[in-house]
Amino acid sequence: MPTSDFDAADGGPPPRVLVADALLPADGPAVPCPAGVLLAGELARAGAAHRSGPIPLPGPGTEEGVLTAVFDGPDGGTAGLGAAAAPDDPAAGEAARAAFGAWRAVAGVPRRVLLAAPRSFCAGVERAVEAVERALEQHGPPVYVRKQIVHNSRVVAELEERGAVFVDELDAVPEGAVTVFSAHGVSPAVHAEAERRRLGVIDATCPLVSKVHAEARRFAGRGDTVVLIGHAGHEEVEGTLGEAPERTVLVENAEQAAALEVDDPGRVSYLTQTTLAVDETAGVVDALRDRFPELRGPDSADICYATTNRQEALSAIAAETDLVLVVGSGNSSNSVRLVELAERHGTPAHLIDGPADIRPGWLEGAAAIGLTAGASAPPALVDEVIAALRGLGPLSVTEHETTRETVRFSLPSPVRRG
Ligand code: 0CH
Ligand code: SF4
Repeated sequence: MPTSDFDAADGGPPPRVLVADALLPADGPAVPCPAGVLLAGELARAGAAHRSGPIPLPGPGTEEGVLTAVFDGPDGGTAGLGAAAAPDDPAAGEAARAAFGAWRAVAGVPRRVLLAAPRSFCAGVERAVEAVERALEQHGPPVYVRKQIVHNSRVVAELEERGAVFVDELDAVPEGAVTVFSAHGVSPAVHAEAERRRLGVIDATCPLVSKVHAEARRFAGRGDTVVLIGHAGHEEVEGTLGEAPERTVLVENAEQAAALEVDDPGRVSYLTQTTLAVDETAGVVDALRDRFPELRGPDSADICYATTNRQEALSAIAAETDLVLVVGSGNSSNSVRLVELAERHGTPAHLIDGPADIRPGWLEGAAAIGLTAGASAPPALVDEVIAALRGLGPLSVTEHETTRETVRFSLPSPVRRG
């Protein structure tokens, strides 16, 4: 292909590799290349500038620098993979050959996807995302959001595109501006600061996180030491700790629980972060109870229904699969817990923000792939992963539903209609 095919349309740095979104034979229909996103991910990791577009399917006497393959695809059809590097760029050529070779090696073989259900957005995330969308509709941009509304890069990027401005702390918000608090909750000190600065607050804290805050106030109010089981530095933990900071201690694991010293061992209560692993947390509570036999806790578990359901759904399929992919971002606690859970079932597991994060080596010998998504990961990302995998060969997708979720929360009052 001529070097001019690689010129950037916008005058920016030229993409040195073209990734096929379709292969075009001289005659006959185009061959779709839905796995192009996988190739693009590999090129991105190699630092190779690239863009996608159609590539002519070379006939006999393959053109220099153009790499194409056509193989059995989904539904009895064909699928393709293709890459072409700028002829004047040997480094791009090398990157294209490596990426193409790695993905070609795992393409064209049949696979099964076992799709865990429930997965993806929970009721608290639906509510929080919709709160920002409604605030944008009602007030117009910018709408400020303290911290990521939920821990997902795609959600944040899409809301940013629509005019949401994510800030770390309220001092970055102009006096009086509309400000959304994230689903993870905030401490009373943050509420006080917002009031002082006369911000128009829309509190998108999940009602199930607010319930834990209320428990913290109740347990501390009756004179107990409150043991919060959770991860240091996590926003939800920061918020809950802030309810009764002088009476609350954070415990991250069973070892810390066993070594905990308190003023009055007869007056200890525990709470948990909502997004922990159910099995691990039970071990921490057991260790606390061994140490403080009169330990009291919440009436019902603080680990929420959505976290629990996603873990149960994954547990039901993990052992039957060769590989588990969890769609979610790296700072999403509940998503990371799903990866660890699959690993405890003995299955290699990886957290991916989307299809571009999948590595070809993971698929070697992986005939059955378990797929799930954390509570903050949009369902569309799961669809994108399946679409990309379909581009690698015949794919059967079976959903395994362990329970059906019907929980819905009403929107925060400032953005509720009617
Ligand atoms: O799992 P974490 O708590 O990190 O949060 P997320 O990924 O934004 O998922 C939604 C839960 C929000 C608060 O429970
Ligand atoms: Fe609420 Fe649970 Fe979703 Fe967190 S994971 S937002 S606590 S429903």
